[in-house]
Amino acid sequence: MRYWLIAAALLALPAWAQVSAEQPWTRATPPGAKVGGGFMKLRSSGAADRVVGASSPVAGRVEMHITVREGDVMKMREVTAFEVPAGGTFELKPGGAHLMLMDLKRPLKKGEKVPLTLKLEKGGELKLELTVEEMGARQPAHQRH
Ligand SMILES: [Cu+2]
Repeated sequence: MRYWLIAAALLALPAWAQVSAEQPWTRATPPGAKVGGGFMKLRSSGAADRVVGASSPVAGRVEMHITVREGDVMKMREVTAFEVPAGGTFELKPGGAHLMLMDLKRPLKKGEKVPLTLKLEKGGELKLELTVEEMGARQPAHQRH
């Protein structure tokens, strides 16, 4: 019995599940758009961890991108992980590192919440909801690709 209780406690609250996402958001997309962004601040209250994957029911797949400068042009590059430092933060924001929702199955509407799951190397799955903000003029150029 005692073992069962311990196992249940470990499953419910793994000691290493220390990464949380603050203010996850995305942008509304025009009809026919195939991609959207995903932004948030990831915070670890303990050990370092890495985001090694992501998925959402509204997207065919979700990639992890960073933005790099090549001459005068900002380009996106896919990476295999985002590193969240021990006791620190990693910010996903327009013009920087971000999640890329690929092959959108439908437009994202302002005000709705879009489910998204992050896969952490140590912490397992982190389920969250992206708040859909309005389509903005500050939409990064890469959203057209
Ligand atoms: Cu991107």
